[in-house]
Amino acid sequence: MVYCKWAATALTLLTVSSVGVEAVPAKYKPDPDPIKLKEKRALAPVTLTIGPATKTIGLTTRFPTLGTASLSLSLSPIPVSSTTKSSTLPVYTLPTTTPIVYTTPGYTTPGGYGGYTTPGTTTTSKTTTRTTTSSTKTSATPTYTPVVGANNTCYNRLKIETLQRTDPDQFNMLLLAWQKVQATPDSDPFSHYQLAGIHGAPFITWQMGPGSYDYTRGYCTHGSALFTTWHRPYLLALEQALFHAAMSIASTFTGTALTQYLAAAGRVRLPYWDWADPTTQSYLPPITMATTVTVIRPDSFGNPVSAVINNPLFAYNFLSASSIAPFGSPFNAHMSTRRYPDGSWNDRSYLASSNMQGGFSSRVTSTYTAFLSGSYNLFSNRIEGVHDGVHGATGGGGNMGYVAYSSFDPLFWLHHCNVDRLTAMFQATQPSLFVTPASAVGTFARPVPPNTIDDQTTDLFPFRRADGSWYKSSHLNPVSTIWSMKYGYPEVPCSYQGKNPADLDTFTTGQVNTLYGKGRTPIPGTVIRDWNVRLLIDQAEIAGGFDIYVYGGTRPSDPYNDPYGKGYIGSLSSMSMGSVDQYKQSRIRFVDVSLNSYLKDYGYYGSDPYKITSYLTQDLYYTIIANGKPCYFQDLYTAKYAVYSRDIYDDGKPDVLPYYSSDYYYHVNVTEKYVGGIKSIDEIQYPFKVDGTREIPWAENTTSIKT
Ligand SMILES: *[C@@H]1O[C@H](CO)[C@@H](O)[C@H](O)[C@H]1NC(C)=O
Ligand SMILES: *[C@@H]1O[C@H](CO)[C@@H](O)[C@H](O)[C@H]1NC(C)=O
Ligand SMILES: *[C@@H]1O[C@H](CO)[C@@H](O)[C@H](O)[C@H]1NC(C)=O
Ligand SMILES: [Cu+2]
Repeated sequence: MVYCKWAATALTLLTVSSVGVEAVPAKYKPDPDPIKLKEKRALAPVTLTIGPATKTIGLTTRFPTLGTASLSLSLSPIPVSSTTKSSTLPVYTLPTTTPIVYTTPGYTTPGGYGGYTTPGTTTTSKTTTRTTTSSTKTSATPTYTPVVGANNTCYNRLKIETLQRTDPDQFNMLLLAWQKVQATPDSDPFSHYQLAGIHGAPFITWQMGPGSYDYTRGYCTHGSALFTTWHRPYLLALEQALFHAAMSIASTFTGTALTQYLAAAGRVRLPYWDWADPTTQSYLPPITMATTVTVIRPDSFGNPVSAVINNPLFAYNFLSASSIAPFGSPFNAHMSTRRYPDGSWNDRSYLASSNMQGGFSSRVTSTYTAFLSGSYNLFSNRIEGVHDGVHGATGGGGNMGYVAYSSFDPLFWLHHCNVDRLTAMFQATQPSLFVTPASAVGTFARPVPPNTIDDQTTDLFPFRRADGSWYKSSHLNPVSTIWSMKYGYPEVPCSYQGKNPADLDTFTTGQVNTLYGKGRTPIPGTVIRDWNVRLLIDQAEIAGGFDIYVYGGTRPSDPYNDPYGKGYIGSLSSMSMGSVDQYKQSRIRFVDVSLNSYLKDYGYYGSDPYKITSYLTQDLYYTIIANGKPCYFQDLYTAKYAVYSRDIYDDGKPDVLPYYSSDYYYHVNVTEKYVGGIKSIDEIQYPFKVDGTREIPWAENTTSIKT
């Protein structure tokens, strides 16, 4: 029985057809899988209608078989107001009394695609649904709160363990603030519920008002050149909520506690989990595994008292049954987030932690070599690959493994804060590189007809800047722009504001080398080979979630039950969209898994290529698990793996990064005998997608290689 066959077309139709069954063309047969049918029932709030052909939200382009039929999706009552709900945060008031009307034109792409109105503009919705007689409405720009972060001076975001140890008052205020944000009603755009909901489920139009939306995906960008930049204002939105919540709680203290905690609240910034730091070895931060935590909070007289509270970093508890009602199974049955839940939804964070530790040594070298990337997009994709692996290793059927549900777990934010930090570090050390145009990935508010390009000017919906305009990647470069968002990192510190960017480059490079470059070269001034496995697949080939694991030296006796066990080196993790949306846009995803530390462990690192390739030919193993079930390369069309090496020149200086001094050497002789292994170089350089076309994923500017 093949479990991982491509079923994207049928599946997607099923997903959108949860109510409007008769709207589905007859030739699409219902999926007999009872689990999926159950999930479909859970999707009741999504209504499908065939509406006027004016708003196609890109579906026709992704499903050419639909011909000219256009699908419009509209959301019937979800317990969250999607329109003009104002935040508990101060609402930004414009310096003028005239309401702004955004005049962003509809998307016009080379393919000639008109008629799409940017959501959040003054919009006439033409959508009609069967459940309501008419939802035709004209609305002005919704009230909104821009995403600006804290409003005082720049403070560094800290490693969570450092924050706990060195600034317990700030940490205390962070806990109180996050508890408050988690307890804020779902109707508030800056509640934990809605902020988390931006990423995926329940597919709410966060502060954007009526418009055409794609209710099969969230606003988040994955597998796109905008992965790192979109998540930056996203994190900032939560930071803003935490900051103001902390300030508001602190202001209820009295006496000397008032001064002390107001100051501490002013420093509240999102902490990060550095999963590549050699001192903490990828283990989950212990504080994120504790169910309760002791805090100091104000009593009714404003005096500080000690209290034990549910730890807001351990899990998020949904506020009501209606909060989870729009979710797919199993998330519509549990009132709390979980990591590696057992059959009774009990937390098993300890499994997440040991999985993470098992992948530590290749994670740190993969992180380090990402800094050597010759293009920003390549860096972004490599860091995203490492990031995907963290989602996979911490999810285990819980929230973290699903694009649509991960952001409800507080751990998501610490994880992504680290991604943002590594991005800032890359920007500091490679100030001439930034986002370059790449084929676009569709999101909730951004349909992508063929030939659409994502670039630095692409709107990062739904985040608005202080002047009401949409964030764009271009607003996030150079790296000094983070300081005007009132945060820095220890490696890109606020204290460098106003200094020469070259000094920051030197400083940050030193930090990259110190943290992640341990033992980078045995002999300064020499060339050393960097060895990797590149795994790739068109993510649309397997519906739902899947992982491809690489093992070396040995492998777990039962990799299907213990995929992160003995011998685990790394993996390509495709986060599932979640049961609400099994479909993923056709796109090549790849991950570079560093083999350097594994070769070191087995005494081969630095050996000649003949010896290493002979060894690797015998010694690498691959396992694919798709939606919890075994899957095999012979059943897949686009999944491939290749072994490559590159020369790295390293002069050994602490404040200079090594650099690639050769192009890729693909060692076809390691993989050609195996199913899934490449037999020719073009299989990895110009890989096939599910539709038989080929895509060059994230080309690096190799003309910039120094030799
Ligand atoms: C900054 O935020 C604090 C806390 O929410 C608020 O009291 C203060 O008025 C804000 N200051 C400005 C200048 O907006
Ligand atoms: C495999 O090919 C590489 C060149 O890509 C070569 O250096 C190496 O010696 C070959 N290994 C074996 C075992 O033939
Ligand atoms: C590639 O790098 C070279 C040298 O740094 C530069 O001149 C060229 O503009 C770059 N090309 C692209 C497409 O980035
Ligand atoms: Cu993520």
